[in-house]
Amino acid sequence: MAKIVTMGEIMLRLSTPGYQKFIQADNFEVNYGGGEANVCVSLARFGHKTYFVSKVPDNPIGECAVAALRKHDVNCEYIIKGGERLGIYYLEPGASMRPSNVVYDRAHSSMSEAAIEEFDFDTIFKGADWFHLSGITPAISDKAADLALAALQKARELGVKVSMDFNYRAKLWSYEKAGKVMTELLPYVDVCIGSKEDAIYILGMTPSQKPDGALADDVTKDMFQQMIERFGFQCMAGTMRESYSASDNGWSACIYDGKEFYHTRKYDMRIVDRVGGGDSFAAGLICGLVEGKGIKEALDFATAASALKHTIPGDVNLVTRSEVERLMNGDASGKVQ
Ligand code: KDG
Repeated sequence: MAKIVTMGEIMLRLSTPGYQKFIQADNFEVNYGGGEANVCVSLARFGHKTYFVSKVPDNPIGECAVAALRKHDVNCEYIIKGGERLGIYYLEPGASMRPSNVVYDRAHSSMSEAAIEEFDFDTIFKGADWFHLSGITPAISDKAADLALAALQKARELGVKVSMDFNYRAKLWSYEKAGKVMTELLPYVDVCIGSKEDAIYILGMTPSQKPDGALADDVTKDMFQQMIERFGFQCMAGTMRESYSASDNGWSACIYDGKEFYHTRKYDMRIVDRVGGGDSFAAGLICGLVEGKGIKEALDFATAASALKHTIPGDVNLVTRSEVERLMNGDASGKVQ
């Protein structure tokens, strides 16, 4: 069992029931989620010792957010209390040709105003095997970006393996701002999760071949190669989504370690809730790699785990290891087990 640390903002999610539009809804369904919190829960479900680092308000809503993590065996001793408020996000789930809609209400959240001195990273990373962060955390405020950099530097200094998911959110920052900040953070990352679009639009990289003239895999490999050369990642992975509609998608993933490029099989998914799909992929990949699996095996596990997440309402992936393995071994029949 590995000690895995993630850091970020956990939020209250208020979503309309039954695919209603905001304008129709008389009530909201309550969930708690956030990029790195979702990764933490998923890894706890796979049996790892996970620790979430954050700041939540010292009020009953902050307590509910912590309880939502504790319920899934996430260790919350590094969550500090204080500040103004818990961030909220409102979700109008998409269906068929209608995409989802998210409205953020998270300005001045406790985590966005947390200071570096409030966290004891020597203690947090003591005995840690892995640290995971996403691009959402540095996007929420300049203070959070400084905190992300301090955590990454300390993890590197202490020899903790680091993964980072670009997780670009256009409602939080521009490509230009993301490019500037991510360029400072990425040199401390070992395993990067992202896409060719992240390389092109956020980092301003240019594909060697014309994207419209080349196969998607060739362009992805080329962009991953360029990012590996620039930032020194051990490997780079990303999901590949074929969108048939907002609710029917093809889902696969690829990975490159500078030598071998591998693209998994594709799962055809009928989506119940897509939020947290990328986080469940990150968790599956970390799970495989931290357990010493090869990149192909780790990627196959991550892809199946994240395909299953899309069948579960809420942000977090609650599937078990054996459910993932059953899907990987070819059983997508839907038969009662
Ligand atoms: O990756 C899923 C996240 O987008 C979701 O949990 C909410 O953290 C969130 C955000 O900032 O969008």
